[in-house]
Formats: sequence, C-alpha cells, structure tokens
Amino acid sequence: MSSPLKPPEGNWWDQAVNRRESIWLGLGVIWSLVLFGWMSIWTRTGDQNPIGETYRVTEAEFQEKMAAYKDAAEETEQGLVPDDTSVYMAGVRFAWDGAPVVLEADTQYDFHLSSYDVQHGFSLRPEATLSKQINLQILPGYEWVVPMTFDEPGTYHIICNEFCGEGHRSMHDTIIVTEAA
Ligand SMILES: [Cu+2]
Repeated sequence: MSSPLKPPEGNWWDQAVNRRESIWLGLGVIWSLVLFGWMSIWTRTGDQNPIGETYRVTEAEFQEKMAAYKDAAEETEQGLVPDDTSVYMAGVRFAWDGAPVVLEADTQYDFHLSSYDVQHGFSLRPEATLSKQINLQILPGYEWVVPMTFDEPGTYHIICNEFCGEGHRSMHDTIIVTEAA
C-alpha cells in the first residue's frame, strides 16, 4: 500500500523546532498544569460537593429514631407535621418511610436521610417544574443530615432515581410545603 502523502525530504527529525511552535507547546503545557490545579481545587471547594454531615447508623437504629420522630410529630390528613425542624426520611423498597410530610416555606430543615435495605436515589422535584431537581444518594448504614430550605410553597415530589428492584417505578411520595407562618 502506498501513501498519497509525500515523505518530507532530508533528515527533518534532526532539525530544531520552530520557535513559535515551541512557544505554543510551552503555553499548552502551562495551561494544562493550570487546568490540572484548578480541577484539584474545584473537587475540594466547588459548590457541586455534597453538603451536610453523614453518620454511621444501623438500619435498626435509624428505625428507632424514625419511630421517636413519628411519635413527636403531628399526624394530619396531608401528612406528618414534624415537631421541630428535623425531618426523618428513609427509602425502603418500594416506599419512603416518613412521607408524606408537611413543611413550611422559608424554614431551614435538617433532613435525616437513610435507607433500610438497598441504595436509593432521593430525587426532589417541585410539581410546577418536574425537570428541576436535586438528586441525593441514600445508602443503608448511613444517616445523611442535609440542611434544606424550601423557597416556594407547593407540592414537591420525592422520586427514587436509583434502580432498586421491581417496584422501583412506583417509589414515589410527596412533601407539601405551606406558606411561611
Ligand atoms: Cu428505586
């Protein structure tokens, strides 16, 4: 097989690189180092990082906390009204324990999230804009305490977005957010 390209003549590999090409190569190296450093800083300090704290917890321990939370909460037709600003919620195939829940807008809540069985996805979406969402991963053995404030009153849907088995598609519940008192 022959190439349509003509090979350059002479010992081209032994000639000095053009100065402008050297400058471009130098700039390329410097820029790649800048981006590499930026990537390293960003993964530590960027806003994309999960917030809140996580704790080791057994499923039984979390179920106990959930029971105490439910005892203190008020049960209404719309859902649980928590006693204070702590909200407990756990994924369990194929439902959300602790939901539905009724909260107030403009109040900062601490969501205590966990799972009783497998990994679940906690996707929270306002009903008016279902494509707008936050996504958190819920793991058994961990309690993740996430601060959350709802700016707008309305219905928010909790949808599992981590495939967890046959009933995954029905793993849905709601948070009702009322006007700030
Ligand atoms: Cu699921």
